[in-house]
Amino acid sequence: MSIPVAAKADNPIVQTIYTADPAPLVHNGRVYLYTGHDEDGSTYFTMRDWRVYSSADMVNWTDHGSPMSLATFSWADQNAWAGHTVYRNGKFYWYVPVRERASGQMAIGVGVSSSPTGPFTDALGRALVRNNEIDPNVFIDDDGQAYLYWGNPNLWYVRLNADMISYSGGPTQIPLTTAGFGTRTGNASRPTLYEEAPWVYKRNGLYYNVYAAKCCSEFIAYSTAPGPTGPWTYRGTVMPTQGSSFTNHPGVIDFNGGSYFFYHNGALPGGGGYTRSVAVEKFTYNADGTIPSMNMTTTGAPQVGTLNPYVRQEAETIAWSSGVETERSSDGGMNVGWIENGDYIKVKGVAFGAGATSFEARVASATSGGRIELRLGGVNGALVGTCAVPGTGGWQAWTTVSCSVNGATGTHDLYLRYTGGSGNLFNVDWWRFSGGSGGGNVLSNGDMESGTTGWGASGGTLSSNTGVARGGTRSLSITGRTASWNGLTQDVTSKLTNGKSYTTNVWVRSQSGTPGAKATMALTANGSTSYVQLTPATPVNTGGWTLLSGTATVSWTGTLSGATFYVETAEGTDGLTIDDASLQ
Ligand code: FUB
Repeated sequence: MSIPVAAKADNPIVQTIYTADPAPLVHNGRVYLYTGHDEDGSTYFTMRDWRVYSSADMVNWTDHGSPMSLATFSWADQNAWAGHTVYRNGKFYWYVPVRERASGQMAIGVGVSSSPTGPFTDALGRALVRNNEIDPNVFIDDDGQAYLYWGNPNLWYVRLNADMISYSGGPTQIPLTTAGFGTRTGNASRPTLYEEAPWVYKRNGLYYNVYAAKCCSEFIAYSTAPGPTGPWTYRGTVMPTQGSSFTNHPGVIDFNGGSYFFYHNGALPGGGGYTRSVAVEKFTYNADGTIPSMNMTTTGAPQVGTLNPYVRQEAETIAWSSGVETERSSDGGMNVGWIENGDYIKVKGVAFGAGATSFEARVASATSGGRIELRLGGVNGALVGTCAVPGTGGWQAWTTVSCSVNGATGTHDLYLRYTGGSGNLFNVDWWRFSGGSGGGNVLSNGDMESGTTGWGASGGTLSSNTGVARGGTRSLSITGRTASWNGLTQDVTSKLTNGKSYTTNVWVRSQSGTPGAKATMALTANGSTSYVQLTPATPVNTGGWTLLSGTATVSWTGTLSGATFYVETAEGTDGLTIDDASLQ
């Protein structure tokens, strides 16, 4: 499918397909969004696979494709419905309701993977639990006890064992009382508002259950309790019935100091009750811990920070798109395809800083290619570059094209507008801007995607990680530091301009403790060395990424013989991991 959509909105999150039943997960400084997938033109919940997207800024979402489908579960034949993914002990567990072939009943299976983006395999080879009810949700309490909740029309829980794929005791029903779940009128068999889609979490010692209420159409309600199994007290509406889908489905997270509510609606062209789309709103809890009632918007959540165009960005990192689709790339990951004349992708809040001078993109075309127009602020906004894409002999026959860029300074929404003849023009795998002496990132391999290339260590050992990344799939670590000045280093001697003011951004996390990390420059000229602190020392921890940011003028007298950029700590020797570093 390709859905041509207006250039006005950032919500719903995904425009390339219809998505439903959001389940967000915060892991290593990124939000992973697990969704269902409504097939085009559905007249029922016709769903065959699940999808994963991720974002570091809540507005630009990277498409990771479909790492789990009905085919993952050999014992299931239909209904890839609303799931939930949790992380425990190095593994990601994706609980999903599917129809069991043998019984014809809905049952809950578990996919497992060591990566948040899969691929996921069937953890059990059979259902974990089966009672013909749906919508699993897992909550792990502070004491380590995990609970699996699910149910429509009832609400069930079972205590999961630490292996997350077996349980102790039997499934237990949570009493659906009107005190706990509100009063429904006009439906004698369902006296309370609870319908389906439980989402249980704990905040400041209070347990929340946010769920789809009443039917049909549904709205989103919530209840709270002093413990994970109740007793529950009905608290009211999180989101009223809105948005041309008769179902809705909640997912709530905290990320980077903000709280976010995910849901679905029928807002895309062709959208409705069986062709839904996942969307998000940012919210603030009231002082007493209650959740404010929210409306669906076409604006969505504000951006957290900016996007760095000087590190490799996946073409399928999208704030808004029109006309394009995505698919698996032979180069790994996904690529954007089915590009036709006039289609475009918007990438929000792109920080060009002092200025980009060139653009490169990895492209392929089985026809005669076309052009990538680089525009700022709108699909018809200022044209800062045009890159010609040739035919390459195949849709997966990749080549890198580049073109010059003029006038891209400061922070703007970037529109990659694709033009050419008729039919499918070309595919795009990734893109990156660079700067000359006037701007751009002077660090090479600033996104750490090329392993340790370009980087060194002033003591300790350097290693490239694939398990932890703030952007892309890799980051860089230093371990075995014996002094606070031992850091990750890069020689930038040939790249600096004397007297120029440089802005530094580098994402850092520690491997233990909360050291104050900082980026520094050592400049050796005429035999003497001076130090410039590029960013203030900022506490970083193991639980997420911290952005070190600062602006400093770099100058020297005489002939520069050595200039080294490095990330170190103010004190201590805790190991550090860095990603997406720029000096521009
Ligand atoms: O997507 C199929 C079903 O619709 C889900 O399991 C329910 O929560 C509702 O959203």
